[in-house]
Amino acid sequence: LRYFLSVLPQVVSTDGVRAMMESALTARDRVGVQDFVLLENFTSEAAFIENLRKRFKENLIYTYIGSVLVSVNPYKELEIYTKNHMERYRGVNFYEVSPHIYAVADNSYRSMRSERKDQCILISGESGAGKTEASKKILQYYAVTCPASEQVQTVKDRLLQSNPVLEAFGNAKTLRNDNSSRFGKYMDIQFDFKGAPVGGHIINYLLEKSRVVHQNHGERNFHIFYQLIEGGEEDLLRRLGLERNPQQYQYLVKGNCPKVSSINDRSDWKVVRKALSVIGFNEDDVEELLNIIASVLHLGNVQYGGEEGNACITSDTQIKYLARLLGVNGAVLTEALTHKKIIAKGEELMSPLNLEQASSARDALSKAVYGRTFTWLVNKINTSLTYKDSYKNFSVIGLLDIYGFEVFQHNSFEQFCINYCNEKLQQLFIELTLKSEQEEYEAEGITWEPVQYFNNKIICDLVEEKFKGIISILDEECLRPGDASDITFLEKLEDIVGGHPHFVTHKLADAKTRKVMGRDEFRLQHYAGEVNYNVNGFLDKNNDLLFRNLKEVMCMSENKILTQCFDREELSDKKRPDTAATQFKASLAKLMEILMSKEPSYVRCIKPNDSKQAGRFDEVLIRHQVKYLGLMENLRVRRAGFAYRRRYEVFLQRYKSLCPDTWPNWQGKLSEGVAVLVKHLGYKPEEYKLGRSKIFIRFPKTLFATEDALETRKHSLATKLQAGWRGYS
Ligand code: AD9
Ligand code: MG
Repeated sequence: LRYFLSVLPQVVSTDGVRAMMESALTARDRVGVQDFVLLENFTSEAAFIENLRKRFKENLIYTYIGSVLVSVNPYKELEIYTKNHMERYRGVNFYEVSPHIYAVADNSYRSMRSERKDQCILISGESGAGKTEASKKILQYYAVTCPASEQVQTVKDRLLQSNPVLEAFGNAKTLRNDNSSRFGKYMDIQFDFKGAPVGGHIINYLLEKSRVVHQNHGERNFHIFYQLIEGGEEDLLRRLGLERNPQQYQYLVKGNCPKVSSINDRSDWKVVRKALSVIGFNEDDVEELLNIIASVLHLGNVQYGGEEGNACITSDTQIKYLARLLGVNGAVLTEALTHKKIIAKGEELMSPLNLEQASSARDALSKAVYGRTFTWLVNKINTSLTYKDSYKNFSVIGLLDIYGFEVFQHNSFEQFCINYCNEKLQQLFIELTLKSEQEEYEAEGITWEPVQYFNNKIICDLVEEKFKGIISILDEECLRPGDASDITFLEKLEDIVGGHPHFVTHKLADAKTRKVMGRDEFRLQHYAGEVNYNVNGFLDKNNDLLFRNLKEVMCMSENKILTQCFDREELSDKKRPDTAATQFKASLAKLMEILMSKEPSYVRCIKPNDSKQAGRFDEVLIRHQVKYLGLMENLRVRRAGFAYRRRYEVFLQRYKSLCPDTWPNWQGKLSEGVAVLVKHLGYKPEEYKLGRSKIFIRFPKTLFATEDALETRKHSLATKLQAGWRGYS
């Protein structure tokens, strides 16, 4: 009763049940501030981190900086993702309820519907910070809260079920994250005019294929291999010629990590199998797909012997399986795995490979088969998500979940690409937050003072600039005939970008840095920290070549998926395909265009500790992320002009009870109502400005005072009610 009485004034003053719920939330949320713009000491990093810490300890993992959501990975299941929670955020204004990923999802949804503008939600943060989980929560929110017919329900199911499938094939355990995304993913959710999700489309970015053939110590291959081996039914494994022991497979033993405590491969297998059928895979599709997965394992076990310079396959067991599973001729495959076709004077000759060449040809085949199958899988999911209606006028919310910034002991071409991708995203964040802030002041007719940022464009340019960027230099070495090697690439880098402030090598470094750098490494000073990249393998990985005769064998495959992956036309194509880095650069440029064309919302994920532990708040680690994510600058920009802004109708609705002229309803123009209200509240002219549709409040204390006044009013009304006063006017 006491609780009810305490919230009654609010129940009366706004609309019923929702208000009651909100006030319950508000009480919980009084730990620290739920929007950093309300921090008294907003320039202090210590105060910022203290606020994060306080809230994290209370399991309040979400906090805003204006409209940007900051999220700290709790590393434990929280009871904040129930259906009830979803309902709480549905159609409710951003600032009225406690910060949540659902609020971001709902806000984008409502903007899409009311303003008819496509939206995107950009989720960033380093590896293990919680991006993939956040994107799944958003998708679940739409699946539950958006209207649905029977047909829409099918789309919702497929959208949801695409996740376990893509994660099985595209995620793996790394040292940073037990479920690390090893591909980038941009997913459009398409909504019809009624706001129902009616389709979707996924674009995937550069899968880390090298993981198929090699894993660093403590890491695993892609989940699907272990799921199949651990969970696959007896007769399925028999058909595929697989044993129920990952240690039997060369491609699964490199990391010496067959089991992960947080992962149950057997039950995940069931989830994936079910998901495949929801997406529309029939039994044949599944069989063809698993034949390929098993083939990759068999390929890994193909061992070479023979004399140096003349590799031969020591046992034909694997070849027999491969011939059957891939639907190819065993003898032709054997020849292609041990020879290279060369054309001399118009004649085709088979030249034997040495042991090393043969092993790398085999690995190249495994990577190509897996990589192309992954792309096929994404296409297949896209087909199943295609909006069937001929009237294709839909609005879109895009979700971006890429691989996060990562640094390992040994960093190679893959980390270079992943970290470059993160630089691009940070660049977008900088441009758009600054831009949108500026635009808002402009649109509202208000002058503002710009804030200085560290602009990481300089690093993006270092990587991608035409002719003199790292990718161009790498491509040039890849195309150069003669003595080009990883080391000549490093030397070229030293020549061309050696003087760049964000680049250094062993040779160019000062004595201190030299101690922590290898001679075959270059270091980039990224926005998120420094990373040493080892150049070994850069040329090969960038070339990403598959011998012609191996391609020919695959083109002859009877496996229906592979016939779509390996096209005969490719064989007659004389033009050399773009290198991996150049393709990646182009796909990122396209992604940036897509994102720029939409209204962005941001989720900035923070990883609380390096040991994946619940409740551990590692201040040093967090401070580093707060710094490089530019959160302090973000906050400063938000506060540079005005700390708080609210649309007139929201402001009036919340505070109208504080002024007799605006209570219970203001009949005139909203801006005039707000003007009357703030005059009554005693706002001084320098404390606020009235824009075209919003009130801008310069200092948080002004808003705090108004909030306090509201609180006092509620309190006195409750006291009166308790004392038996029943009238309310
Ligand atoms: V990577 O760049 O793909 O390596 P992500 O995607 O940022 O990384 P992910 O979402 O996979 O990280 O989160 C890592 C792990 O943290 C998850 O597997 C969960 O165990 C844990 N996590 C993350 N977010 C939440 C959450 N909101 N609630 C509970 C979470 N656990
Ligand atoms: Mg991820």
